[in-house]
Amino acid sequence: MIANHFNSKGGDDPLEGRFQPPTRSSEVQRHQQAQIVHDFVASIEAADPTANVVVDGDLNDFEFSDTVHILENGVLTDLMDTLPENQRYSYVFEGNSQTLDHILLGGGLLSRQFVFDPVHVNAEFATQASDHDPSVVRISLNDAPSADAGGPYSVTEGSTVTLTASGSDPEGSPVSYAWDLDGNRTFETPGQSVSYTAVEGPASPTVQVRVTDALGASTDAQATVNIANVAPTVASLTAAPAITLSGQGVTLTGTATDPSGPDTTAGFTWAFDTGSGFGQFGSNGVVASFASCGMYTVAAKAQDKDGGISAPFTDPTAVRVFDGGFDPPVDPESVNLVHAGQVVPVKITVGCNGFLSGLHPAITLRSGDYDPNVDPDDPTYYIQDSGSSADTDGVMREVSGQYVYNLRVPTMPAGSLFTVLIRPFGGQTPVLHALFKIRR
Ligand SMILES: [Ca+2]
Ligand SMILES: [Ca+2]
Ligand SMILES: [Ca+2]
Ligand SMILES: [Ca+2]
Repeated sequence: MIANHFNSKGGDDPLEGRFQPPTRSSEVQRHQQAQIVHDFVASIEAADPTANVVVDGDLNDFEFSDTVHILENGVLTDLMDTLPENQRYSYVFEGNSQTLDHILLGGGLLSRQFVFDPVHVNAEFATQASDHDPSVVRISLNDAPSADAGGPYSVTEGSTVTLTASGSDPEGSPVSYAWDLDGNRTFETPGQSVSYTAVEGPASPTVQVRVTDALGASTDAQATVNIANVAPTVASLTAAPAITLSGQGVTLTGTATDPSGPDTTAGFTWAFDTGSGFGQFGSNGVVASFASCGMYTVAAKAQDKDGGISAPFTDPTAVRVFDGGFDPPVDPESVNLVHAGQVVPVKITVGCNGFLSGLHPAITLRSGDYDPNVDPDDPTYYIQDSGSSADTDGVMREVSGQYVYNLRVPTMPAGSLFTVLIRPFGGQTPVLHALFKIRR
């Protein structure tokens, strides 16, 4: 810091005197003083361009004067020039606001943050403690630390990855770290290494770290986290019913998990393989049927909203399909005419290249013409009395490669319709059905 008091303006012609333009004889010495100080500063900055140089004092000349320009000349900057023009004064002489007092910065100081102002305790007042205002400059000599957020990082959705930042302070101050992991510009996660949980991919969000020194100077740095989608995993596949008749519907329902909450919420599309390869992806709960008897293995794949496709999942339980149908005299393809009270022998066979014995098919009645394949699912039906003491009511009896039941036709008005429903394996499906009509 070089403090100065340059030669005064004493001896100059007055600004508004009889000699115009006025002669400023005092300038000669000030210019020499300015040159000496300038050369001294230049020698300092030549030795160390980052040297912190302050030149100040009552230079007895204006910020636009040759005196100040000689002093500045490539090595110093007058802070008065950093103010708006109407604020460049520290002194009032004969009604003219002007600057005689200066602070000039050189070397490494100008690149630092500073606050500068003349403090007008005198120039603007009639009663003055002095004829000059003091000038004040505040300069921060602390440099912010360096910051590096690391990365780019890679992680799969639903997993975590450790983010590690680095930084150091030019003054050797300890530094602290805080992260903004959610992009809301608030650094609420402290720590040099932090855990980042990837919620959903594919995505490439940006995270930021703030490195702060002991004096509060900080630097931010950012990194990219590349989040990859993960395909779902099929957890289960259910075929219902698992035992059925050829041509009857089997509902295929899968469940799947996904490490991404948004993918799980969005749901999955499904493809099923019932023996002839996987079909297109579509909705869950597909109804399939099997044209011929046999054992069928079914498989499913799930796809998430981002196109991730699971590995195939095979139902460990094969679907067992049998042939089955009415035997004469009942004809399921036409209206069977019967008398009220008549006993009708209802016969079915079930098998696959042979007779499947050991079943206890349920036989029930329902009033009206009822097709379980198209009519609403309505479980109100009636177990009908058997016309034979050998039968148990509502259960068909196995006789010589057939299941038989001596059905006593209900007493209904002539012309009434009723439907016989047979469930060979119990449960709700599959159902064999035949339509009957009471003769006139
Ligand atoms: Ca620092
Ligand atoms: Ca945040
Ligand atoms: Ca996803
Ligand atoms: Ca996913």
